Formats: sequence, structure tokens, C-alpha cells
Amino acid sequence: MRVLRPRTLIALAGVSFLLAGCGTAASTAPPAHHASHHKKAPAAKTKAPITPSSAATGASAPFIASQDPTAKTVTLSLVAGATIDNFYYNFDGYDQGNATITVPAGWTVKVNFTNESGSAHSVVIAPSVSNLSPAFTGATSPNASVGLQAGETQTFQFVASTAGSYILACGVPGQASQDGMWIKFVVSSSATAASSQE
Ligand SMILES: [Cu+2]
Repeated sequence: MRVLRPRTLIALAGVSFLLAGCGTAASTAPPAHHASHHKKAPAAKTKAPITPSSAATGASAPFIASQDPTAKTVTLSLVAGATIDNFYYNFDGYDQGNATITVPAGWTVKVNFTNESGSAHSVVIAPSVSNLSPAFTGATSPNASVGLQAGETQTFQFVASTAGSYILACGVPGQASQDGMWIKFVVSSSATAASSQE
């Protein structure tokens, strides 16, 4: 288990970066894609980041709301922009592949998705950040390239039929490949239960 980053420090560093990026030379400014969204970003939230205790112990990250191994069904709860981590470009505070959801192959995955940030976001389970086509039939929130507005919720479900390593990403153009809004999604031929971890 690798050493985990303290999320509070990451959040504070993010704020510093934003502030520094606004007033300094172009060479230190955030990438243009970030900057364009930054102008529309909401005020910094007070919602607590993922708890350090969870990170420190390697306990399950969020995401899994419930599961039924007999019915081979897992329900995921995903919140976009849950924290300030990565300029709000995160799922439940996770981004850039720093969390993994694992589900057994053949299970039905139900997803409850909510957007709590000021920018539009969506969810796609896809092969990679450079290929955001849904990896399975139905493995995407509706109209993923447009995404959900703040405060909206969508649900969708799919069967994780083929074992392999995928990503769970935002399908709004540029947000996975440039902004890092993605985590890992593994469909396992050996797992007997769904799990999540940092
Ligand atoms: Cu997004």
C-alpha cells in the first residue's frame, strides 16, 4: 500500500495554486482549460474532504452505497465536485486515477450520480482517457458529453460483462484527458464482492 497524500494539504495547495495562477506570469498560470473553468468556478466550499482516517488506514473509499452478492448487484454513489480537490474535477474527492472501484465480472452496476460543483459533469465507464466510448452497453450517464448541471442527479445501470481495467471518467470533453477527472474501474474475474480503495 503506497503512502497516501494528505487531502487537506492537497486542497490547500490547490487554493494556493489558483491564487498564484491568477496574478502571475503566463508561465505559472494554470492550463488554459483549467483557467476557462476557473472563471466559472463556485466559491470554495466548506464541505470536508475525504477523512484522513480513511486514507490512512486504506479503508474503503466512498462510492459503494450497497451490494448484494446473491443478486450480483452493486449500487454506486458518485458525487462530482464533492470537494475542492483537483479544482473540483473529482468524484467524491478522487481524481487522476487515485482511487479504484472493483466489481466482479458479470455483476449489474447501478449508479446514482449527483453533481455538486458549478461546472457540468458526467460519468462514463470507458477504456481510457483517450477513448471515452462506454465500455459496456449503458455504462454512461445520459448525454455524457454535455453533462449534468449543479445539483442535478442521474441514474443509470449496466452489466460489467467483461473483466479488465477501465476508467470511470467525466465525459465532458477535456475533463478526463486534460483536467484529470477520472478514477480507475476494475472488472475482476476473481473478486466475489465489490470494493473500493485508494
Ligand atoms: Cu467533469
